[in-house]
Amino acid sequence: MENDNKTKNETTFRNGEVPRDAYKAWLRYAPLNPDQAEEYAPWCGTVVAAFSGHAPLLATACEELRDGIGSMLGRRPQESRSSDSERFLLVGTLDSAELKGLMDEADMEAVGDEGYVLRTVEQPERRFIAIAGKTDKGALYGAFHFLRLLQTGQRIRDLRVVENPAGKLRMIDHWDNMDGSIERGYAGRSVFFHHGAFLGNWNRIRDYARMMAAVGLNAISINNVNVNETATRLIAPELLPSVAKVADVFREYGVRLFLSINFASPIELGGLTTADPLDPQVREWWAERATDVYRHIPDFGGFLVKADSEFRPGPFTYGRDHADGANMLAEALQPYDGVVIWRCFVYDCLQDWRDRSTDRARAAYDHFRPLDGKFRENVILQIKNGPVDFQVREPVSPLFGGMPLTNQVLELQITQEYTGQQRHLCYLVPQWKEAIDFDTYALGEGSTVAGVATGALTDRPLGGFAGIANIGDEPSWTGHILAQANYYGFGRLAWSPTLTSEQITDEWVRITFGNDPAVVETISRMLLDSWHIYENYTSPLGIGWMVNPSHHYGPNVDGYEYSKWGTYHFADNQGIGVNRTVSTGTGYAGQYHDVPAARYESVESCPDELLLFFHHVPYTHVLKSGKTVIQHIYDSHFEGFEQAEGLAEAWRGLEGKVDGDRYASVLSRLQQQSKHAAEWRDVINTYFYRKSGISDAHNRTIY
Ligand code: GCV
Repeated sequence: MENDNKTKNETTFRNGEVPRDAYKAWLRYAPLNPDQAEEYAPWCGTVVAAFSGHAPLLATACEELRDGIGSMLGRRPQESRSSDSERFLLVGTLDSAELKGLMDEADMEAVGDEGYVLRTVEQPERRFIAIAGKTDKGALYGAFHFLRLLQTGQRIRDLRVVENPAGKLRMIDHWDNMDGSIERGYAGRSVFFHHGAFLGNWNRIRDYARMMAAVGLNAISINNVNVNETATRLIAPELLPSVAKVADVFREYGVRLFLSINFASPIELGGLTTADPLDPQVREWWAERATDVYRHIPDFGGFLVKADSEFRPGPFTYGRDHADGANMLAEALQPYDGVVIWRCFVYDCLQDWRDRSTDRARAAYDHFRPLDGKFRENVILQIKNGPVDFQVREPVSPLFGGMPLTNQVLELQITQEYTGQQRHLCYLVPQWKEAIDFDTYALGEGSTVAGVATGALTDRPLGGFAGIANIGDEPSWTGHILAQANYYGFGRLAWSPTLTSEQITDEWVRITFGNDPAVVETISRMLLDSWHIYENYTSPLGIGWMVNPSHHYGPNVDGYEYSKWGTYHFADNQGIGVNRTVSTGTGYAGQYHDVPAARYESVESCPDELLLFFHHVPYTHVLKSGKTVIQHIYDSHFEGFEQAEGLAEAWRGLEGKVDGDRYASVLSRLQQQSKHAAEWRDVINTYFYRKSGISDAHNRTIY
């Protein structure tokens, strides 16, 4: 059952409500103050489109500019094909007659396929601001950049901007199931599916596509990587027309559609007796499916695959390896320029907790490193930022820099599975920045994860960033309104990993809440501090996993201690931590290149925040901070709770400065957070006090 098509501004929710500020997210385009409006208005009265040939996204770019400017300045620009006004915006492709000659050859070469130029041109006969891409898609990104300048109150009189995205693939993965539920989703139900079918809320999907394009995202996979029976059929003839409709909407905003596939599809869908990747019939089956998919969606992105992981089928069943599996699919997609994104989240999830030699952290590297160089050119390996699973603190996966001959993508979790489930404020951009900036030393000093993941360092043709969506059908998209910043920040980092956390934060706050200095300062501080605050009152010093099993919310120190999942802290009455050294432990530290390997191997040089990830130490071990491990646990938990209370307090200071709806919604989440932080504090402190028998140096209440 599908809703009818409505126009962009008519989106309503199930209860009939119309969109409010929270829904508009970073496309709010609030009216600007008169001074700003006065500066911008003369340039923004007319939008002139300039292109040669087929440039469908230019229409989108012009429409976005007209809508956005209209909303901010109170006057919608006219649309024109001729440039006879005194000042105007010239939006187009660099090869168009109007824009040719704007830049010299050398400058032109600096603009890539998705790149753009913003330039204020003041010639005697005409004055305009050029928003020009090499392609119409570049022009669309340029238009959103220009709108961002207005939203954040920047000068536009002397623009000289050239931008290109760092990574080719800037992708969002949805873990949406076709029954409408979302695996690890904390903001309602799916915006794509319900009751095993497509929801057909095209307006909402279009608004979502706009949000993606506005931050430079260019790819989406709409279904869960755990592909269940119904979703297996997304590549079957009966569902492809609906998939194609979704792809049509995303295409208007330059976003390519991908699907997660079930490796056992040849059996479950095709009626074959095997899914062996080397079986000619299986290969033929996939080739035929690929042809059919491309018949419906000519610019289909490709397949995202979770195989031989957490009970999902894969090539291991047939004695084949991941390269066999990925290459077989890649061969089927290759004629159409499609890619296979193969996930490296592979480990033994039936481990015996008594066995201390098997180390889950080692698994991805052990499986994939030997396959470096064996994947086809259109295969990309998607690697989680850490070696385990999106904990509040993990080291970077050693696969980055460990497979220089293979295309890679950095996978980040925007949805807050282990980081407060969008009930807690936990702004993850600073965490991601640490991963992105991490020096792998793969090709000597300066071999950052950003360099590896984008392929720039390793000279790989494909690469980029994938984020697990935190989006659902709640009016605010993300449940916690401040969690929108995580999505926004992911997109901005995927485009430009060199942006600082502070820059992204400042931008998001201004766009979302306006330019009042007190608002910008307060919300920015709250966001930037929140990851450390969350870390303070949850699991300490890089050990992770002290959560309730399965749903992963709330404290439970031994929740995973005697389980099959390979996620242990080994706390006893003497000490805690996992010995992952090469000399006496699991050897995981040796999976890094020399410099980081040596840093992690030694207790002395291992950074405090990752100490328990790499070492088992007594509670009395003295950290670099000068505190013992046990005192650090107590102090950080008391402090973390107070800081969580401080977040709510800081927000209260904004009453009257933020509109009532968003103010109340955020306040109620922050209040829940501080209550829940107290629970974390007391559970963790009490557990370790009882385990170690060591009292808090400051005699605070521990139970
Ligand atoms: C989609 C973790 C999550 C699972 C998720 C898995 C993955 O284990 O808890 O819900 O499954 O990661 O990334 O595949």
